[in-house]
Amino acid sequence: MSEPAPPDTQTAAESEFADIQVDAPRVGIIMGSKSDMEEMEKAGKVLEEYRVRYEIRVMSAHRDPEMVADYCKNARMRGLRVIIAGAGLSAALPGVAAAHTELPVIGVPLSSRLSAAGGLDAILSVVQMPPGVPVAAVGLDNARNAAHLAARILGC
Ligand code: RP5
Repeated sequence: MSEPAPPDTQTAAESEFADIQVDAPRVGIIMGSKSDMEEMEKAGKVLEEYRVRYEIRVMSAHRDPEMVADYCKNARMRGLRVIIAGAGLSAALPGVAAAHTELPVIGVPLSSRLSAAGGLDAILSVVQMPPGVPVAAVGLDNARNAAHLAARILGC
């Protein structure tokens, strides 16, 4: 006969830990400005259709560089598995995120009222990453596709 399972303390602690992991967001949606929110929220809506947990944060690679670094360095440990990063103009956020995490980063180039080139500036900023620091890029103002790609990366 096997011994009865040890009760209580350890079992309770294990299930509490399991709950934290189960509830953790899997996708982090970040963007360079509040003005990007209207487009980037669409990624969240798509992730809801896949029942993928996510969080949305505003943090600028230029205005809040330390916040971006801390967020990306801690992302995997917090349970995130993909980062979606949207930015316009000199759209550094996706690349800076990729510099601080080994998680897959999906960049969303955004058009902006101040764009000198109708969003092409942001597209080139997102796409032209140096070898070894990859950023996957979706089309201009296409946050929805970033979410579909994140779902595929997660095997949904
Ligand atoms: C970028 O500059 C942001 O991602 C945004 O798309 C653009 C304009 O930012 P705001 O001036 O609206 O804050 O960094």
